[in-house]
Amino acid sequence: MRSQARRLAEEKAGRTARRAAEGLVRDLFLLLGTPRVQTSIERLIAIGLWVRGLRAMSCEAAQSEKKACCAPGAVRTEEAVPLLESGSRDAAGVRPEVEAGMVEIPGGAFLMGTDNAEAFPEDGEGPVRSVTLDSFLIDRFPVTNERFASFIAETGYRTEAERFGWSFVFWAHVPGERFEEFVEDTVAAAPWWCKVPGASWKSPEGPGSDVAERQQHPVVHVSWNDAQAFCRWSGQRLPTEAEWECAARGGLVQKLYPWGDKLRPNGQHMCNIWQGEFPRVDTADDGYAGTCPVDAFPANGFGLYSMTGNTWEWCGDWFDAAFHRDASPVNPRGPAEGTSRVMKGGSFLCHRSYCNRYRVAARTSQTPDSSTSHIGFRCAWTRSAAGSG
Ligand SMILES: [Ca+2]
Repeated sequence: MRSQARRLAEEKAGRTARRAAEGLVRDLFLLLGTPRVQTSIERLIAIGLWVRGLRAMSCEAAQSEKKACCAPGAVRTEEAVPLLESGSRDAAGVRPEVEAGMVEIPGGAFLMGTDNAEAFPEDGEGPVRSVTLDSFLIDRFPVTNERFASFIAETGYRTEAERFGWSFVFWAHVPGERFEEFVEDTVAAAPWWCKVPGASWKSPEGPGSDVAERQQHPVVHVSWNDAQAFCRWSGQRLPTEAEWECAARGGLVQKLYPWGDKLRPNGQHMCNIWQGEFPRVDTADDGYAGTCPVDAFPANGFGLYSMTGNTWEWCGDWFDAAFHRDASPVNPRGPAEGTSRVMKGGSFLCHRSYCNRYRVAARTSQTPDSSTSHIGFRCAWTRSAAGSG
């Protein structure tokens, strides 16, 4: 990947590279000037990352300055390991406490997608279309570390990050004093993503880190396959993309966010995203430079929390940018096959200048065995299909 990046960088030398380099120089000064980077080792790491960023300023990276998502593009498929038996029970329904944590969304039609000027048409955000759904239930919160730990304790399941032996961690969250020791590699087109051996849901920043103080944060470093295993245990399922978006809209019609069209109504932060200069300076003006508790910001009109920002959430559908244009608008479930699964909601790394995908219509995808420190999930359920109620 690095040799390809260097070749592409050479091909793109010229005006694009100069513009990118100018941006990196500006970023370097911004980074070294921020109060969060004060020690000499942090400055050395920052310079190292800056140099890596310069080397990796490929065609992809230049384009990503405008449009690309903040999720890493690397995949594990080439070195995939077989999924092990999770040891889960094949639940026929959901426990009362699970149902108590869900909100029932009434069936009916809603306007899905957007043609707004902020949308990314190439992602397939549009056109706006009327979609009809049967009623369903969806978790009030993303699955937390506490809840995921119960699943692990009961089943002994090992996540794919644990079986692969590594996961992607955002550079600023890798312990500075052990950066060179922890980081095995970085993603060429997105050098802020570090491949960290030992990073997993219970050690989000690598060996020595834990989630003891983050029990009510969304679980991260879970792949789509891990989410499926969790659902088999809980008796739930992943929401379809249409269900997720209907739920996120909270009963509002064609608004950008779960609460309306203004990102910060009356100056109030409504979700956990990035403030500052991505990917180097996060001022955390919203109070959080990483994940936050699932109830840290107000619920939407359906009483659902953390629908946008904080962590991306897996949906059940395969991703395709055009499939929905000709698909049935009644209970759509996406293509029958594909290579990557839909993710919705954006994360704490999203910024308007870079990955403006904390809007309810925004969408992206990753391969089902991918895991990072900013992807989680929540579950859905259809009462009738579970044979009760
Ligand atoms: Ca934040």
